[in-house]
Amino acid sequence: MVQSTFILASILHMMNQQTAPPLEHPTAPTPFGPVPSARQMRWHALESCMFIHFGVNTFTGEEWGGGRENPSIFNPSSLDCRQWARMAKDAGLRGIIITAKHHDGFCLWPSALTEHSVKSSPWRGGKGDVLRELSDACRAEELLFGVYLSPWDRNNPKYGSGTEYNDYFASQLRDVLTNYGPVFEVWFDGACGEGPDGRRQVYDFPKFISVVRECQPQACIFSDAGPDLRWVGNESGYGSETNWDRMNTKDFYPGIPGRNEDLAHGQRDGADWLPAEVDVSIRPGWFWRAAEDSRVKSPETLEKIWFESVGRGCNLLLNVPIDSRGLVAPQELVSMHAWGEKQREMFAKDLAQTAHVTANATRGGSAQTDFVAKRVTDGDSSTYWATDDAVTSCALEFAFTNPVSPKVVRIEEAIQLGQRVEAFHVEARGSDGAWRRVAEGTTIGSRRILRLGGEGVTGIRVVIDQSRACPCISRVSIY
Ligand code: FUL
Repeated sequence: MVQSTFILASILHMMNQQTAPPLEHPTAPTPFGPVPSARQMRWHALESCMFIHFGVNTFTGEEWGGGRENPSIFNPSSLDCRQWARMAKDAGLRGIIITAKHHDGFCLWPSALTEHSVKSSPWRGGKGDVLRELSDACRAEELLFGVYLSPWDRNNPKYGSGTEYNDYFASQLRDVLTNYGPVFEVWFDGACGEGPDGRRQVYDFPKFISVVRECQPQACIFSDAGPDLRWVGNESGYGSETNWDRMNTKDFYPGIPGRNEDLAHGQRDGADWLPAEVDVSIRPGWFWRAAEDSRVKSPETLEKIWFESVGRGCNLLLNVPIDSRGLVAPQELVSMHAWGEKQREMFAKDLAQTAHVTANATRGGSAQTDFVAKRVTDGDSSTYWATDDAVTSCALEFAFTNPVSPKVVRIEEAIQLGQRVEAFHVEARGSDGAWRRVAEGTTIGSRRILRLGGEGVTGIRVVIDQSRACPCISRVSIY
């Protein structure tokens, strides 16, 4: 009897040794599919930036100036870029992209390559430079600075000539990318109208891209087709609920017609990392005009736009045009400030930080690995909760000591390892102890933010229903 007890104990001991001992550092999951570049990773973290349309159209009321405007009409009476930057910062925006040149060809900097610029205007006696003032203001307010330079140029006589115009445009690009400090994003639209005598310009995008890479290697390039950021396929302020950060960029080009659905959803099996940016204006038009002063979007609409863009894993580029005084109009100031207040109120307290976090599966099986559940609340986007490779459905649970009333849940994947999740839902435990489904979604990617509206909740579960490889979740916040 003694001996058989001993044998049994030995067998149990051996078995225990065979079921792998808990690993302190099981290997990290291998990346799944394409992954973001360093510059794309930095861009994802920005979430929301401000777009500024400003130029000769501000003084004519046009949306697309014809290029024949007399530069003397550009004469803002009290231009103050610090006011623009302060407002952007107050509203929680992290960078500003300005129309250095729109389709009318008028340059907001004193370009040596054309007379059609601020240097031919009475503003600051012809010595002004909006890009200088704005880039300085951005630095002072700790915002990033970016430029929109329209390849379509309705003023330049070379437009439509082919190489000659492309060289002109590349030189302009070099000008704005070498004189104003770091540029975080270069924005190209695909508009390609006719030049003099109906001549069509074939843009040399590979050349334009190489100039950006050479002068500002950190900058992300936006266009319908990337190479770093894609257009979301609409200008109404929403991303797609199912949003893959992947595209086959070789099948796209700036201005491509009929592909807006693909641009909205991304392509599940796309070969390249190409996240979507949502550009939308706070007014009906992109440029300021007095007639639209009463049609500035309300803080509630801005909040809805934010949930449907940033909340769906896109970045938001919110256009706030500058008025003919050279200032943000009073209507925008009111709306943007109120929206900023709403955000500060909504995200004041992350309840997930106060919860006890557990998972029903953990990579390596031990409670002590690098991939434990509490990595989702450590405030470090480089760490994450992960499961073993074979586990593609699993759950995280947040238990609260006292009942809470969560209104919003925010979930982020560790996208440095690719985009994985394609179905998830959220459950809440009510005061009766029962779990109920309160939200659901498909993709997560850089982030998915959903409204909850729960009262008397004692627990929240984030259930990953389907993932293309083991889920790697870097953050869960509950507000
Ligand atoms: C488009 C332009 O044609 C519009 O005028 C505006 O600038 C918008 C953001 O991009 O391509």
